[in-house]
Parts: sequence; C-alpha cells; structure tokens
Amino acid sequence: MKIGIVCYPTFGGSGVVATELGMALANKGHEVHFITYNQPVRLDFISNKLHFHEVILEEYPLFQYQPYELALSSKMVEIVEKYTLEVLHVHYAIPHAYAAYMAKKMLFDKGIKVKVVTTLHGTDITLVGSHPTYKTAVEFSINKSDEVTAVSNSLKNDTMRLFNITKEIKVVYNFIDGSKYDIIDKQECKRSALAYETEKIVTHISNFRPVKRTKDVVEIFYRVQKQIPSKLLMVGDGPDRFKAENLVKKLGIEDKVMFLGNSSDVARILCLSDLFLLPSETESFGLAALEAMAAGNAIISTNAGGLPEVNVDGQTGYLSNVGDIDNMAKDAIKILKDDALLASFKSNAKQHIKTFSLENVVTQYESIYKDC
Ligand code: GMT
Repeated sequence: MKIGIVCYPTFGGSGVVATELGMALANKGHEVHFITYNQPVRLDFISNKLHFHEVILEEYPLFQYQPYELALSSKMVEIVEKYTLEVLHVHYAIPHAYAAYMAKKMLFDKGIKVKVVTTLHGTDITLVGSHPTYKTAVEFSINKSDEVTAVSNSLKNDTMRLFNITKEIKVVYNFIDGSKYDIIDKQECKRSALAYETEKIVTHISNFRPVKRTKDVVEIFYRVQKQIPSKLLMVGDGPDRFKAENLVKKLGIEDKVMFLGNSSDVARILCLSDLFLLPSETESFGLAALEAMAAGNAIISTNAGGLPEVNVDGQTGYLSNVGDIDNMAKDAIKILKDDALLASFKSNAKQHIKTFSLENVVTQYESIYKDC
C-alpha cells in the first residue's frame, strides 16, 4: 500500500512510534511518505520505499503564530495527489487529525479519496486535547477519522470519558523492535565507562516535561544511593531539566548523576542500565519503559494511566501511586540489593516485551488500513 504518515519529528514517544512504524512498513514493501516539519529524529535511512516531505511555513508579518495546520493540510493534499496515497495515518490528534480532515475534504473536491487513520497517543487526550481551548476541534476530528486507534486500554477509556466519541476506538499497543536491543554486544556496552563494577546504574528517559515528575526521579535516586552504590543517568531534555539539575546540586549528589541530553540511540544507553525510573503523573503507555525492558531493565514506575498494562507489578518491576517517592525508593532498593531478584526481573522484562512485538503490531495496522 501507499501510506502517508504524519507525526511530530521530535524525541517524544508518538514521533518515535510513528517513525519505527513507517520504517517497518517500508521493510514489508509498502511505500511510506512522512509528512512533517522536520525529518523524524529516528528516521535512519531514506530508500525508494521511504520518503520525507517537509512542511514549510511561510513567514508573514501579520502572523503572530504560523498557521501550521494550513501548511500541513495543503502538503497532505499535494503528496496524496502526487503519489496516489491510499491512507493518511496521523499520530497525535492535535493538530494532525484536524489537518487530515481538511486535506480529505479538499481531495474529495478533486474527486480523490483517501482514508484517514488517527492514532491517539496520550497527552493529545488527557492533558491538551480535553482542554476547552481545543476540545471541540479535537472531538470533531477524531469522530471524522475513518479509523481511530489508542495505544492502550487506559487511553481508550480516557478518550471515551473525556469526549463524546461516536467512532469505535481500537487498541493497538505501541511496539518494540527487540532486535535493536539484542545487537549491542557487550563490547559496545561499556558499563565501566560510567560506573564501577560494584555500582548499579539507574536510568530515566523523557522529555523532562512536568508530567514526567523528573524531580521525583532525583528524590527516589537520592534515597537509593544512600544504600546502594549507584549512578543515575538522566536522558532527554525539556522544561524541567534545570529544576532536576538544581535538585541534584541541592542534595549534593552531582558526582553520581549524569545528564546526557537527547539521544537518538537509547538502546546503547539502556544496555548499561539495571533499573529504569518512570514516576509519571500520567502516562498513556510509557514507551520509554518498554524500551528499557527490551534492554533488560527492571522498571519502577507509577500506576498512572496505561503503565500497569506495560509494567507488570512483581514481574517486570513494581508500581506505586503517583508521588509516593518513599515506596518507589523502597522497591528500587529491594531490587538492586538482591542480584537474584534483579536478574529475574531483567529476564522477565525481556520475555514480556514479546507481547508488544513489532511484527504483531504492524500486522494490526496493516489490517486497519485495508479495512477502512
Ligand atoms: O511522553 C511524552 O510526553 C511524549 C508523548 C507524545 O506525545 O509523544 O508520549 C505519549 O505517547 C507515547 C507514545 O504512544 C506514550 O508512550 C506516552 O505514554 C505518551 N505520554 C503521555 O501520555 C504522557
């Protein structure tokens, strides 16, 4: 099939999922066209089956804010028409589902039909989309999609609760290409570069937005390092990074915490790690936790949103209520001080990711494209 994929090209989970899906579809022989304002950060090659089309904005003094949706919908029309695309798969409802609806109507006027599949990712529903500023348009554009998917049952339920949805919402989990985490042999995975043999390595990866509660990550680690010789890797960047760095200084643990910034190769970092911390306020799925599991990490997370569908309490790690720093620290210490328990959680994690295999999920999306 000929498929257009619209997403945010950034380090956020929705862009990562969209990019990995597009590359997997191209590997299966589909023709895939990415339509966004920058080349997606994880798009690691362009082939005759993978294309990238940049949405360019035209500056004009009258515009205080650039009308991205207009530029995006016009680009969608151009690319659908030029390459006779059959499906537009948009990731993250805002503003992609809205722009796709406009593109579909413009194409219809030209006598061209295209199907729109909208995948809901989380903050487009729970944080931003349900805000009165956007709710009417988000609800409209979801209901006007030909197919709607959500990345967890939790997110599907949140969507039905927060909006008047007239469409069936199908749950298609996020996925992981486990092979990308197997190829890193121990030569490339140099723990000694970051920690002493006796030390454990704890990791957090996110976009450092308030919803991630990155100060809780630091507070949890502060308690852990008092009992367990350990290092903390903080991967990613965003508005709360400065607060997290200040808290590290205030707690006097600068020598044990490394802020590594954004990385497009998290597999190489996660292979070093023993335990992954994700104390989010809300999390529709928690792709970062799945990636950590693929690299053999035990997971300490909150029980927010879809996290219980990913992190199995007592099997792949432990879950706590949002903000319960002491309980998360207690559970982290329990795992890190018991090598046998840590090894069993690592092994369970590598098994559990098979539930979210690339093959299964890509097949589900292919069926949705064909059925709509
Ligand atoms: O995690 C983020 O804040 C980025 C956000 C996004 O919009 O890309 O991630 C959302 O989508 C990911 C991929 O489906 C999910 O794994 C994340 O749980 C979800 N984030 C939230 O719900 C807060």
